[in-house]
Amino acid sequence: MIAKRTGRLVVLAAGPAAVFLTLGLSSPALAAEGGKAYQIDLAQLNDSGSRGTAMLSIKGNQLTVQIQSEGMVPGQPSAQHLHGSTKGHDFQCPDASDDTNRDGVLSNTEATVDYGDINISLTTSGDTKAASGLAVDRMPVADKQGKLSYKRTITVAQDVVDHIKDLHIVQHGIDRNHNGTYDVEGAGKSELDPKLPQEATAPTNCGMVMGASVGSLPVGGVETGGGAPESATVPAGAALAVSAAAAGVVFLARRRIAAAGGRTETKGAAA
Ligand SMILES: [Cu+2]
Repeated sequence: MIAKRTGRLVVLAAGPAAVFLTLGLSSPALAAEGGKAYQIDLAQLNDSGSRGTAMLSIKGNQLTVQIQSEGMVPGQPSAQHLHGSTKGHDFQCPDASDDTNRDGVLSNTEATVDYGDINISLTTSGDTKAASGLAVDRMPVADKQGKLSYKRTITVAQDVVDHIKDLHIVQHGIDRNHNGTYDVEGAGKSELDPKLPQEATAPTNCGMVMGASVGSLPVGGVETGGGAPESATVPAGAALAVSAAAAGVVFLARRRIAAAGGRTETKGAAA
Protein backbone atom coordinates (compact mmCIF):
# COMPACT_ATOMS: atom_id res chain seq x y z
CA MET A 1 0.00 0.00 0.00
CA ILE A 2 2.84 2.30 0.73
CA ALA A 3 4.10 1.69 -2.75
CA LYS A 4 0.79 2.83 -4.21
CA ARG A 5 0.79 6.03 -2.25
CA THR A 6 4.33 6.68 -3.22
CA GLY A 7 3.36 6.28 -6.82
CA ARG A 8 0.83 9.05 -6.53
CA LEU A 9 3.26 11.35 -4.87
CA VAL A 10 5.72 10.85 -7.65
CA VAL A 11 3.05 11.60 -10.22
CA LEU A 12 1.87 14.70 -8.39
CA ALA A 13 5.38 15.96 -8.12
CA ALA A 14 5.98 15.76 -11.84
CA GLY A 15 3.62 18.59 -12.76
CA PRO A 16 4.97 21.53 -10.79
CA ALA A 17 8.53 20.47 -11.34
CA ALA A 18 7.94 20.48 -15.06
CA VAL A 19 6.43 23.95 -14.90
CA PHE A 20 9.44 25.26 -13.09
CA LEU A 21 11.79 23.81 -15.59
CA THR A 22 9.77 25.39 -18.36
CA LEU A 23 9.82 28.81 -16.80
CA GLY A 24 13.41 28.58 -15.76
CA LEU A 25 12.92 29.32 -12.09
CA SER A 26 15.83 28.11 -10.14
CA SER A 27 14.91 25.60 -7.54
CA PRO A 28 16.24 26.44 -4.14
CA ALA A 29 17.68 23.22 -2.87
CA LEU A 30 16.48 24.28 0.50
CA ALA A 31 15.63 20.92 1.85
CA ALA A 32 19.09 20.27 3.07
CA GLU A 33 19.37 23.72 4.58
CA GLY A 34 16.26 23.76 6.73
CA GLY A 35 14.16 25.94 4.46
CA LYS A 36 10.79 25.59 2.79
CA ALA A 37 9.61 26.39 -0.70
CA TYR A 38 6.11 26.92 -1.96
CA GLN A 39 4.98 27.07 -5.54
CA ILE A 40 2.28 29.33 -6.87
CA ASP A 41 0.64 29.23 -10.26
CA LEU A 42 -0.63 32.60 -11.34
CA ALA A 43 -3.95 32.52 -13.20
CA GLN A 44 -5.45 35.38 -15.16
CA LEU A 45 -8.04 37.80 -13.89
CA ASN A 46 -9.93 40.35 -15.98
CA ASP A 47 -9.49 38.15 -19.07
CA SER A 48 -5.98 39.55 -19.21
CA GLY A 49 -4.40 36.47 -20.69
CA SER A 50 -1.50 36.74 -18.26
CA ARG A 51 -0.18 33.76 -16.43
CA GLY A 52 2.88 32.76 -14.53
CA THR A 53 4.62 30.75 -11.91
CA ALA A 54 6.08 31.90 -8.67
CA MET A 55 7.95 30.45 -5.79
CA LEU A 56 8.18 31.53 -2.20
CA SER A 57 11.24 30.19 -0.43
CA ILE A 58 11.73 30.71 3.27
CA LYS A 59 14.83 30.22 5.30
CA GLY A 60 14.63 31.65 8.76
CA ASN A 61 13.06 35.05 8.28
CA GLN A 62 14.44 35.48 4.78
CA LEU A 63 11.78 35.21 2.13
CA THR A 64 12.85 34.86 -1.48
CA VAL A 65 10.14 35.61 -3.99
CA GLN A 66 10.61 34.51 -7.58
CA ILE A 67 8.05 35.28 -10.26
CA GLN A 68 8.04 34.50 -13.96
CA SER A 69 4.97 35.71 -15.80
CA GLU A 70 3.90 36.37 -19.34
CA GLY A 71 1.04 38.07 -21.07
CA MET A 72 1.71 41.24 -19.11
CA VAL A 73 1.38 44.67 -20.71
CA PRO A 74 4.67 45.16 -22.59
CA GLY A 75 6.96 47.86 -21.30
CA GLN A 76 4.66 48.70 -18.40
CA PRO A 77 5.33 48.32 -14.68
CA SER A 78 3.24 45.83 -12.78
CA ALA A 79 2.38 46.56 -9.20
CA GLN A 80 2.63 43.23 -7.41
CA HIS A 81 1.99 42.14 -3.86
CA LEU A 82 1.52 39.38 -1.40
CA HIS A 83 -2.09 39.76 -0.36
CA GLY A 84 -3.93 38.06 2.45
CA SER A 85 -3.90 37.75 6.19
CA THR A 86 -1.39 36.36 8.63
CA LYS A 87 -4.01 36.27 11.33
CA GLY A 88 -5.86 33.20 10.23
CA HIS A 89 -8.43 34.73 7.90
CA ASP A 90 -8.78 32.54 4.85
CA PHE A 91 -8.62 34.71 1.77
CA GLN A 92 -8.46 33.36 -1.76
CA CYS A 93 -8.14 34.48 -5.33
CA PRO A 94 -11.21 36.20 -6.75
CA ASP A 95 -13.07 35.53 -9.99
CA ALA A 96 -15.25 37.50 -12.36
CA SER A 97 -18.23 37.22 -10.03
CA ASP A 98 -16.46 39.65 -7.70
CA ASP A 99 -17.01 42.44 -10.23
CA THR A 100 -19.80 43.63 -7.98
CA ASN A 101 -20.62 46.81 -9.88
CA ARG A 102 -20.78 44.79 -13.10
CA ASP A 103 -18.79 47.28 -15.10
CA GLY A 104 -16.78 44.52 -16.70
CA VAL A 105 -13.58 45.29 -14.81
CA LEU A 106 -12.61 43.56 -11.60
CA SER A 107 -11.05 46.43 -9.68
CA ASN A 108 -8.58 45.98 -6.87
CA THR A 109 -11.17 47.15 -4.36
CA GLU A 110 -13.65 44.56 -5.56
CA ALA A 111 -11.03 41.83 -5.59
CA THR A 112 -9.77 42.71 -2.12
CA VAL A 113 -12.93 41.21 -0.65
CA ASP A 114 -11.48 37.87 -1.73
CA TYR A 115 -7.72 38.23 -1.74
CA GLY A 116 -7.39 40.55 1.22
CA ASP A 117 -5.27 43.61 1.77
CA ILE A 118 -1.69 43.98 0.72
CA ASN A 119 0.63 42.34 3.19
CA ILE A 120 3.91 42.87 1.35
CA SER A 121 4.60 45.02 -1.68
CA LEU A 122 6.90 43.13 -4.03
CA THR A 123 9.00 46.08 -5.05
CA THR A 124 12.32 45.84 -6.85
CA SER A 125 14.11 48.09 -4.35
CA GLY A 126 13.47 50.02 -1.18
CA ASP A 127 10.85 49.07 1.34
CA THR A 128 8.22 46.41 0.85
CA LYS A 129 5.54 47.93 3.05
CA ALA A 130 1.90 47.84 2.10
CA ALA A 131 2.10 51.60 1.68
CA SER A 132 4.41 51.04 -1.28
CA GLY A 133 1.70 49.12 -3.06
CA LEU A 134 1.42 51.64 -5.84
CA ALA A 135 5.07 52.64 -6.03
CA VAL A 136 5.06 51.84 -9.73
CA ASP A 137 8.53 53.32 -10.17
CA ARG A 138 9.81 50.46 -7.98
CA MET A 139 7.80 47.71 -9.57
CA PRO A 140 9.09 45.31 -12.24
CA VAL A 141 8.50 46.17 -15.87
CA ALA A 142 7.44 43.65 -18.49
CA ASP A 143 9.64 43.35 -21.54
CA LYS A 144 8.53 43.89 -25.13
CA GLN A 145 7.12 40.38 -25.23
CA GLY A 146 5.10 41.01 -22.10
CA LYS A 147 7.29 38.79 -19.99
CA LEU A 148 8.15 39.73 -16.48
CA SER A 149 10.83 38.30 -14.27
CA TYR A 150 11.29 39.08 -10.61
CA LYS A 151 13.43 37.83 -7.80
CA ARG A 152 14.06 39.41 -4.47
CA THR A 153 14.98 38.27 -0.98
CA ILE A 154 13.49 40.23 1.87
CA THR A 155 13.38 39.93 5.62
CA VAL A 156 9.90 39.25 6.87
CA ALA A 157 8.23 39.15 10.26
CA GLN A 158 7.55 35.85 11.97
CA ASP A 159 3.82 36.05 11.30
CA VAL A 160 4.57 35.99 7.59
CA VAL A 161 6.79 32.95 8.02
CA ASP A 162 4.10 31.21 10.03
CA HIS A 163 1.29 32.05 7.61
CA ILE A 164 3.06 32.08 4.29
CA LYS A 165 0.57 29.56 2.93
CA ASP A 166 -2.24 32.02 3.63
CA LEU A 167 -0.79 34.65 1.33
CA HIS A 168 -1.32 35.06 -2.40
CA ILE A 169 0.62 36.75 -5.12
CA VAL A 170 -1.30 39.30 -7.15
CA GLN A 171 0.07 41.18 -10.13
CA HIS A 172 -1.70 44.24 -11.42
CA GLY A 173 -2.00 45.97 -14.77
CA ILE A 174 -4.29 45.23 -17.69
CA ASP A 175 -4.75 46.62 -21.18
CA ARG A 176 -8.48 46.73 -21.63
CA ASN A 177 -8.45 48.60 -24.94
CA HIS A 178 -5.40 46.77 -26.27
CA ASN A 179 -3.41 49.88 -27.10
CA GLY A 180 -0.23 48.72 -25.42
CA THR A 181 -0.32 51.04 -22.44
CA TYR A 182 -2.22 51.93 -19.30
CA ASP A 183 -4.62 54.75 -20.05
CA VAL A 184 -7.95 56.10 -18.84
CA GLU A 185 -9.58 55.35 -22.18
CA GLY A 186 -9.30 51.71 -21.34
CA ALA A 187 -11.31 51.60 -18.13
CA GLY A 188 -11.35 55.06 -16.59
CA LYS A 189 -9.51 56.16 -13.47
CA SER A 190 -8.36 53.92 -10.69
CA GLU A 191 -10.56 53.87 -7.64
CA LEU A 192 -7.35 53.73 -5.60
CA ASP A 193 -5.67 56.80 -7.01
CA PRO A 194 -7.37 59.05 -9.58
CA LYS A 195 -3.97 59.95 -10.96
CA LEU A 196 -3.60 56.38 -12.15
CA PRO A 197 -5.67 54.64 -14.81
CA GLN A 198 -7.84 51.77 -13.69
CA GLU A 199 -5.81 49.66 -16.10
CA ALA A 200 -2.71 50.19 -13.96
CA THR A 201 -4.22 48.98 -10.72
CA ALA A 202 -6.74 46.31 -11.71
CA PRO A 203 -5.40 42.81 -11.01
CA THR A 204 -4.14 40.84 -14.00
CA ASN A 205 -3.49 37.55 -12.23
CA CYS A 206 -3.55 35.89 -8.84
CA GLY A 207 -2.18 32.70 -7.39
CA MET A 208 -2.40 30.86 -4.12
CA VAL A 209 0.17 28.52 -2.69
CA MET A 210 -0.51 25.22 -4.35
CA GLY A 211 -2.14 22.75 -2.05
CA ALA A 212 -2.42 25.22 0.80
CA SER A 213 -6.12 24.64 1.21
CA VAL A 214 -5.94 20.88 1.20
CA GLY A 215 -2.87 20.34 3.32
CA SER A 216 0.43 20.01 1.63
CA LEU A 217 2.03 16.69 1.08
CA PRO A 218 5.46 16.77 2.60
CA VAL A 219 7.17 14.98 -0.20
CA GLY A 220 10.43 16.28 1.09
CA GLY A 221 13.64 16.89 -0.69
CA VAL A 222 14.38 13.25 -1.20
CA GLU A 223 15.84 12.51 -4.58
CA THR A 224 13.60 14.89 -6.42
CA GLY A 225 15.52 14.77 -9.61
CA GLY A 226 17.31 18.07 -9.53
CA GLY A 227 15.70 19.45 -6.42
CA ALA A 228 12.73 21.09 -8.11
CA PRO A 229 9.97 21.84 -5.63
CA GLU A 230 7.37 19.15 -5.21
CA SER A 231 3.70 20.05 -5.20
CA ALA A 232 3.26 22.80 -2.71
CA THR A 233 5.77 22.28 0.00
CA VAL A 234 9.27 21.13 0.41
CA PRO A 235 9.63 21.36 4.15
CA ALA A 236 13.06 20.21 4.97
CA GLY A 237 12.33 19.53 8.58
CA ALA A 238 9.28 17.57 7.63
CA ALA A 239 11.22 15.63 5.07
CA LEU A 240 13.43 14.41 7.83
CA ALA A 241 10.59 13.97 10.25
CA VAL A 242 8.35 12.14 7.83
CA SER A 243 9.17 8.58 8.55
CA ALA A 244 12.50 7.76 7.15
CA ALA A 245 10.88 4.59 5.93
CA ALA A 246 8.47 6.47 3.69
CA ALA A 247 11.23 8.63 2.34
CA GLY A 248 13.23 5.53 1.68
CA VAL A 249 10.36 4.11 -0.29
CA VAL A 250 10.19 7.20 -2.45
CA PHE A 251 13.85 6.94 -3.07
CA LEU A 252 13.69 3.25 -3.82
CA ALA A 253 10.66 3.67 -6.04
CA ARG A 254 12.43 6.27 -8.07
CA ARG A 255 15.48 4.13 -8.37
CA ARG A 256 13.25 1.37 -9.56
CA ILE A 257 11.78 3.65 -12.18
CA ALA A 258 15.20 4.47 -13.38
CA ALA A 259 16.25 0.87 -13.36
CA ALA A 260 13.14 -0.53 -15.00
CA GLY A 261 12.28 2.33 -17.27
CA GLY A 262 9.17 3.04 -15.26
CA ARG A 263 7.67 -0.38 -15.76
CA THR A 264 7.90 -1.46 -12.17
CA GLU A 265 6.36 1.71 -10.86
CA THR A 266 3.52 1.84 -13.36
CA LYS A 267 1.32 -0.37 -11.27
CA GLY A 268 1.65 1.87 -8.26
CA ALA A 269 1.26 5.09 -10.16
CA ALA A 270 -1.88 3.98 -11.91
CA ALA A 271 -3.57 2.70 -8.79
CU1 LIG B 1 -1.95 43.68 -5.18
